[in-house]
Amino acid sequence: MNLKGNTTLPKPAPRQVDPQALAHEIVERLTYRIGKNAEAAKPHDWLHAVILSIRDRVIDAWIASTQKTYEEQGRRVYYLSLEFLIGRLMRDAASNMEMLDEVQAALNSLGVDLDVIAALEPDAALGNGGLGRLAACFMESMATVDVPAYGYGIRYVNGMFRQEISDGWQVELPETWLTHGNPWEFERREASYEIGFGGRVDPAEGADAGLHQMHWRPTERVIATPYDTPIVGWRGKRVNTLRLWEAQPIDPILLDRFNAGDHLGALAESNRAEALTRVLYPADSSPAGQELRLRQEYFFSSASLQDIVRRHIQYFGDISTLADKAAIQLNDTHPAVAVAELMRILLDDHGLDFDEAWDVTRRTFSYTNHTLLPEALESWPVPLFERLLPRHMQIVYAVNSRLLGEARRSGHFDDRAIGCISLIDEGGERRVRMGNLAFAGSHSVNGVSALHTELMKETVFADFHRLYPARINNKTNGVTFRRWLMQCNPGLFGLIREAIGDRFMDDPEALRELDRFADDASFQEKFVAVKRANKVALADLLKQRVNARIDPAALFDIHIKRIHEYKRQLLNIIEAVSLYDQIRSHPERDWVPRVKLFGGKAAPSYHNAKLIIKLAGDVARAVNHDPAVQGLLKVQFVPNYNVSLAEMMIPAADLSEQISTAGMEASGTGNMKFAVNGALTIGTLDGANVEMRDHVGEENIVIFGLTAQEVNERRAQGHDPRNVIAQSRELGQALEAIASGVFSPDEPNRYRDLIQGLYDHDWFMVAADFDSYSAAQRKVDAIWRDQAKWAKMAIHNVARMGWFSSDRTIREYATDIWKVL
Ligand code: T68
Repeated sequence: MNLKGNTTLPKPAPRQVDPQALAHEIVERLTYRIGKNAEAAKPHDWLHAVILSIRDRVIDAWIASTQKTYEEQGRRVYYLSLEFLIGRLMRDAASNMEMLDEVQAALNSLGVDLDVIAALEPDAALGNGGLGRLAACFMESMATVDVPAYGYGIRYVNGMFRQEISDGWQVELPETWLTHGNPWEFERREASYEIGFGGRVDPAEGADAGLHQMHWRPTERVIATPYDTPIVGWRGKRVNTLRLWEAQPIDPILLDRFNAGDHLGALAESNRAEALTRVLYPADSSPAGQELRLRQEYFFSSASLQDIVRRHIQYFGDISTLADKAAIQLNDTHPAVAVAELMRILLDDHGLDFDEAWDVTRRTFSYTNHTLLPEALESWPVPLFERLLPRHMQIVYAVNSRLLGEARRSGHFDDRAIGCISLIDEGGERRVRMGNLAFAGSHSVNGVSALHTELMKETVFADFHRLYPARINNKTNGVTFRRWLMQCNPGLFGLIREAIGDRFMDDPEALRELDRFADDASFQEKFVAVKRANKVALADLLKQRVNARIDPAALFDIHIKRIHEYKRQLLNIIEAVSLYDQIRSHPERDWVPRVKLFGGKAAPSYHNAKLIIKLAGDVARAVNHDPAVQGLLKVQFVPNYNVSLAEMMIPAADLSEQISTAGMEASGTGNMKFAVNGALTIGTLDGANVEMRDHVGEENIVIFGLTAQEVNERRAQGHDPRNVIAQSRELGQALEAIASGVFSPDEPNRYRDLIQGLYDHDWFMVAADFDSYSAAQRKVDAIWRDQAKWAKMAIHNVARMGWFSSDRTIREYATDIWKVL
C-alpha cells in the first residue's frame, strides 16, 4: 500500500472530455470490457460502455478524495442506514462530473440515443420511501459540501418490490436490479468481516481482564463482504464511498456432506447466509418484527463498526480517540444495535473500562428520528434479543442500570417517568426499546422538521428531554437540487440559467433572483411552456404505460408517496368522488379540467392501504368513462411509483398534494421536490410544509385543515365524526356512494368497513378536514382560472425554495453535530 502517493509510481494519463475522445473511449470499453464491436452491440452493451467511461473519470476523483481524506487526518462521517433509495446513477454521475453534454454528443456521433440507453439502467431501489431517499440525497450532498463521509448499508439482491396492478389490486413482484450486473460497484473481499450470532458469554480470561470484559462465543457465523459505489458530488469536487454489505457463508459448500449424498444439507449454511441480505423489508413506518430483520440490523451494524474501528486503529492506533476521528449518524433506529456493538468492541476487544467505553460511544453516535407514530417505534422481545445477541443483552442491562440510576438521583423522575426512559419496556412482554437505546447512546438526537422536533420533545421523548435537555435538536430535511431540478427538469433548469445565470447551481439560495421575474409576462410564458412540455412528456408516458388518455391542458394534480392512512390518499379520493357528483349535478358551471394522478406502494400486509389503491382504480373507472363528466375530471393510479417515475411526474405537476393529518408526517421531502419544480402545494400545516409556507409566503401556498394542536385537542375531547359527516352534504353523499358499492358493483361491500372507520373514529381526521380540503380545492380552481396569477405563484415557489437544498441540511449536521466543517 502506498497511501502517501509515491511519485515514482505511474499514474493514469489525464482524461479528456471532448466528445470525440469520449466516443473513442466508449468504443474502447465496448470492445475490450464487454467484448463486442459497435455493429453487434445491443443497447445494454452501450449503456455499460458509457457507464464505464463515466466511471473511469469518477475513479480518478475518487482516489484523489480518498488521498485527501487520509492526509487531512480529520474526523470522518459514517452514515448508517438500512436504506439507500438511489435510483439511477448514470445521469447523476455524468452531470456532476460536468460531462453530460459531451456524453450526449459522443453518443450522437456513434448513432446511439442517450435517453434510450439511460432508460435501461435499473433503479437501485434499496429503500422504501422518504427515509431511504433522504439517505441518497445526503450522500450526494456530503460529497458536494466536501464532508469526508462513508455511507454504510446492505446490498439487497431484491430491493423494493415491483408493483403491478392486477384487476385493480396491488401485486408485489421481486425486482432484480442486478440481473445485468452492476458496473458502479466494486467488490472488496479484502475488507470482509466475520459476524456472529447466538452462543454464550464467558468471563474474559487473562490476568489483566477488566471487570466488564467478557468473551462472546457465537455459535453461528457469516462473512460480511463490502461492495463500494463511488458517490460524486457536484462538479466532481469530492467522491465519497457508499459501502454496502453482502452476507456470505464461511464455507460455501460443506463438501463432506455433499460427498455423503446430502446435497441440500451441503448448501444449507450457504443459503441461510445469503438469505440475510436477500430482501429489503417492504414496510415503511412500521417495524417488521421478524427475527431476520434483527439479524439484518445487527449484521450491517457490526460489519460497519468493525470496519470503522479497523480503519481508526490503522490510522490512529488508539481506540480511545475514536470519537475525535469518527462521527456515526444512525438513520432512525434500524442501526441502533450499533450502540451496543461499539460498547462490546470497546469493552471486550479493547479492554476499556465501562465509563470510558460509554463516554466514547456517546461522543461518537448521533441519532435521527423519522417518525412519532407509536406503532413505528422499534422494539424487540427480550428473549429473541438475548438468544441472538447474548452479549449485547448484558450490555443493554448494564447501560440501563446506569441510565435509570442517573435519572433517579436527579430527583425529578417518578416511577412512571423512569418506566418511559428505561431501555426495557416492562408493560406486557418485555422488549428492548431501540429508540431509547439510540437516544441514550448518542450525544445528539434530531428531528427532521421544526414541528416534528418540537413534537418529539413533547411526546415520545418527553422524559428523555427532561433528563438531557440539550440533546434534541432540529435538522429540517432537504433534497438535492442536482437530481431534483437540474437533471429531472432540464427545461426549467435551462430557463432559470437564461434568466439569472449559473450562480444557483452552486448556491441554491441564489434562486431567489427569480423572484423579480414572477410578474414578467414573457418569463411567465416561457415558464408555462416548459411546464406544458413536461406535461406532454408525462401524458405520452402514461399513454404508453397504462393507455391513459389525459389532456396536457388540464390541471395536473399529483399525489405520489407511500400509501398510508395518515398520508390521506383516501381524503383525496373522497374529494374526487364529491367533485364528480358536483360536476354531474351542475354541468353548466365553469369547472376546471383536472387530472388526478396517484402513485405509491402499499406495504404487502397493510390491508387498508391496498384497499385504497383498489378504490382509486374503481373510482377512476367510473369517472373516466362517464360522458356526463365531459373529460373535466380524470383519475389515474400510476403503477410502480419509484425514483425514476418521480423524476418524470414531479416536473409535470401543477398541484402537489401534501395532505397528511397534522402532526403525523415527520417532514416530507416530496413536498420540496414539487415546489422547486414549480408546482403549487395544497397541504396541511404538517412536517416541513410549515417551513415551506414560511419561505414561499402564505400567499403562494394553499393551506387547509386542522393544526397538529387542534388534532390533539379533538382527539382528547373525543372527536365526533358522525356529527361532522351529518353537517356536510357533500361528504355524506360521497361516503354513502363509496360505502354502498356505487364504485364496486361487483362487490358492493368492498369499502364498507373502510368507510365505517370514518364514521366510528376517524383517527386520521379525514371527515374532520374534508370541508376545509374541498374549499381549498375550489380555491385552487379559482387561482387556475387566472393563469398569470398561477404562474406568478409557481415562480415564487421555485425562487424561494433554495433553503430546502440538502446541502444546507448537511452543512447543519456537519457544523452542529459532526463538527467537521
Ligand atoms: C419518512 N420515514 C417520514 N420511514 O415519514 C417522512 N420506516 O416524513 C420524512 O420526510 C422521511 O422519513 C425523511 O426524514 C420513512 O420513510 C421508512 O421508510 C421506514 C422504513 C422502515 C421502517 C420504518
